[in-house]
Amino acid sequence: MKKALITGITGQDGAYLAELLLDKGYEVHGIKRRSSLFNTERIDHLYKDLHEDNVRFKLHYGDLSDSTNIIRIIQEVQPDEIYNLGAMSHVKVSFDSPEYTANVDGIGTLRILEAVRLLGLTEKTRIYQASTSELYGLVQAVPQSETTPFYPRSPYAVAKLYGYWITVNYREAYNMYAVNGILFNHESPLRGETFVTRKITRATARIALGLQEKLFLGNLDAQRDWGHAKDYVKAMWLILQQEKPEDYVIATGITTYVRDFVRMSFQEVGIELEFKGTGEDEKGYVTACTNPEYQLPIGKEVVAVDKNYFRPTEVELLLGDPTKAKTKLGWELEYDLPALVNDMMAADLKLFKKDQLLKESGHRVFNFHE
Ligand code: NDP
Ligand code: GDR
Repeated sequence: MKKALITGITGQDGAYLAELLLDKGYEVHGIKRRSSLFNTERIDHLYKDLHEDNVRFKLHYGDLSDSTNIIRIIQEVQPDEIYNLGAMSHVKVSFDSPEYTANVDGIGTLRILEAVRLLGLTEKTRIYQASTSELYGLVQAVPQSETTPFYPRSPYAVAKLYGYWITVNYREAYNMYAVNGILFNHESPLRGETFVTRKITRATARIALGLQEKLFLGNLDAQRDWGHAKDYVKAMWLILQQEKPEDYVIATGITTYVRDFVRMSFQEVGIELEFKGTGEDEKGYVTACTNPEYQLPIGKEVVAVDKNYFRPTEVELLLGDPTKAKTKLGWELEYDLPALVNDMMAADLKLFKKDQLLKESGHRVFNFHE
């Protein structure tokens, strides 16, 4: 039985990847951070009591900022594959916590590689590093491929640049199977609530259900190449199964404005929007409601721009070229953007219908906005 160790197992990708690897018969180990509240909501369905027989899913307390902890866990588990998904992954927040981000996202990668080397596991253990399209940053060329130059635009992206190159360096210096997946944005119903897609689908559901008045966003002109996380974790696994260790771009090859993602989400509940104005003065108004379940007044302003959500330096356009992954890995997409939006909206409507019921029966419901 193959053993995998996943850092960031409590995150969006960690949860889908753990599920995929368990289905493939792996023993899956994950590193989770100690927190004052349970933070395992995304993986609770995979958990089995350790006293049961044949438990193949195990969690270890740990943190990427702690070398001793990383070395001990890798020594204990002796993994065949490590997926380094743990990170402070929010681009805007990285401007608030740049040093912490560098430590975890940059040096954290080094800690994993160096632990494998020090423990004499370079022949046995394959390492996947969660690299990102944020490395491309300021547009040098489109579509962006494995050979496009990097120009990072945030403390997050600069930390990930270190993670990318230290992975390449350990591969070349020590002949390790250490590889980068340069993944473009991928989303799902498990996406963190403060990333733009999930913020939009949650707010759309809440506005349609009468639980929220308006959605405040930042740069509506940004363009992203959005895929479904379920498809992207399959690529991570494929990248570690090749004969030769190589880096791959994983993307859909289609880019969409943030504004159009908003439109598509509202269309899922039969609400048409029109955007008027530009920059910080742009607003989105209801022009039609075709679903009798979700009726809002025509002309109602449901989207506005708040400049606090703008970043000091922005990545305006991401559009990936997945040709290498498609030809060499045989990687295929199951979800296109409309299917992704449909999946996310269905989940958020289900979630907030519960809040609507609570509200109708006199309870107070809370929503933390960010
Ligand atoms: P999430 O933010 O959903 O998950 C991040 C995970 O990292 C969580 O489990 C989090 O734990 C954990 N983590 C954070 N800080 C530390 C730390 N100091 N030590 C150990 N673990 C830590 O991210 P995603 O699942 O979306 O992304 C997975 C990886 O892929 C990340 O590295 C991200 O940067 C990268 N990436 C993501 C893309 C995307 O579009 N989703 C695209 C390209 C790259 P906790 O739950 O306790 O917070
Ligand atoms: P990104 O994702 O920065 O691409 O990083 P995010 O969803 O945060 O932003 C995408 C784009 O939308 C614009 N935007 C807003 N973003 C947020 N979060 N909130 C808003 O209100 C808002 N309004 C407009 C942003 O400016 C940006 O242009 C994600 C993360 O998962 C990274 O970890 C990963 O590496 C990259 O994707 C690929």
